[in-house]
Amino acid sequence: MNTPPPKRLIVVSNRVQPPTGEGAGNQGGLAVALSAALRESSGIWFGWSGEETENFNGHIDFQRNEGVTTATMHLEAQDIDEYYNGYANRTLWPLFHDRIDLAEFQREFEGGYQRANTRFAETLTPLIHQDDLIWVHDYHLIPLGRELRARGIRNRLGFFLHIPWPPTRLLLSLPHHRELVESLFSYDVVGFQTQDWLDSFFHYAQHKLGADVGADGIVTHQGRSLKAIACPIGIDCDAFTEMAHGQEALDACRKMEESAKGRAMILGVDRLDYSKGLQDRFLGYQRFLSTYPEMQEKVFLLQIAPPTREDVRSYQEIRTQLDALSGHINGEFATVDWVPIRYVNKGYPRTQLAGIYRAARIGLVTPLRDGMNLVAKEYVAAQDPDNPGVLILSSFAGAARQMQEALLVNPHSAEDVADAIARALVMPKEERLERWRALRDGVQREDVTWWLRRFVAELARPEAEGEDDRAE
Ligand code: ADQ
Repeated sequence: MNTPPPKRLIVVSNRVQPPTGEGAGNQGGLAVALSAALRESSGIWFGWSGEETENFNGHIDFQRNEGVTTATMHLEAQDIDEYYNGYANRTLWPLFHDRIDLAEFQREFEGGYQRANTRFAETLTPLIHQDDLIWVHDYHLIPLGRELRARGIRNRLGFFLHIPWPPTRLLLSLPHHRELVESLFSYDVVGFQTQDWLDSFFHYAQHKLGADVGADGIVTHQGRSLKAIACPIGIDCDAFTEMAHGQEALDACRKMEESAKGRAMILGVDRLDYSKGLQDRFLGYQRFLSTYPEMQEKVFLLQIAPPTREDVRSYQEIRTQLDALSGHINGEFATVDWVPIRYVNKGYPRTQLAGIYRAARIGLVTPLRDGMNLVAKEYVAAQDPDNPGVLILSSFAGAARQMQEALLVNPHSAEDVADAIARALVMPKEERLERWRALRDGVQREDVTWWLRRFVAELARPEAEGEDDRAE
């Protein structure tokens, strides 16, 4: 029997990450997996170029790299300011990460968000063919489905949220929250990272919209239905493991070990973002050093945290606070030949990063809120199978649901973090192996391809009902 060719996939995200041609090592698992699916279906990846234009005119720049077609457009400075730096990163990001204290509610941001989403829709609409599957990514583009429907698009539309869905009581503080949530009903499939975020969405739908939530995840509101699913994202585990065993990674690992001089390395790798809990992590480590003084000079914390979103004030502030706190802890504990925290504000090529993960006795992943957290999975994939390190993971990361064999901690509690570090350092090899094998099996089984196939299968599923009332 011949299998029909896959339907053409159109991926839409704020930024586009085409294959770089610089080898698999430099691309994240998500970009690699999406590129593979796009290649297979001769699809398109559409989004903002990251560039500014004086007058938005809907011009599309097409490029083809390694069999993947990307289509990008420029945005105006005002869009970038109000949509990207504004509503996406100063309103939705903090609110969806439980930081209502940092969320800014400004009409201009909301207007800019709508305008940019309209621009995405206007530019994308002419590229869409009748049978294409359209898959929209993340909080920047929630209203895009509604904008596409308003332009007569009747294709299957999917949306995946990479970040948490907030509890209803927090979402209520967002002006026009109802309109934002209702716009999700233009999609056929809406995916969340975990059951927790999915349950939060169901709660809002049921209690604030009065929607009907079926046991099969079908949510019906005012005659429109969507299928909501929990579909946790993974990494390309096999590729990452292979990379961690490659020469470049082994060189990086050896170099790290030499510079550790027999001290156990505790490793944090995060974008410099307040949701990642870096301050609490430093405080937990400080507590560890003071509670277990015999461990001083026997360990060090390497925190790699490249700055992001530097145009947003809260990100500038957290950077200043972390500079001060790491300086303070080093000042308090350092000796002439030992620095307790090595704090590095830059990114590393993935091949090197894999080697650094491998050299770490502990992977310390303690976000206060995180949709998933791929660093936890990468750390596991990179470990030496004969002598793996220990993953300490925040129970508030989406990844904790799948990674129960990690040492799960409350990242707000310095004592909890300190005790977990102490426990990890003396954990018998047998227990380390047992925990790691279970974690690795999960990361390998539910990898990025598994995630992608599950979502696309749901999106491609023919729906008998509702086909005709999709376009507005
Ligand atoms: P992020 O918040 O960016 O992603 P995360 O899932 O940890 O968080 O992914 C970060 C990626 O960047 C990892 O692949 C990591 O290796 C890389 N990275 C981080 N620091 C680096 C450094 N210094 N050098 C090189 N690479 C570095 C959002 C959500 C997450 C969700 C992902 C995917 O916030 O919860 O897991 O999307 O859905």
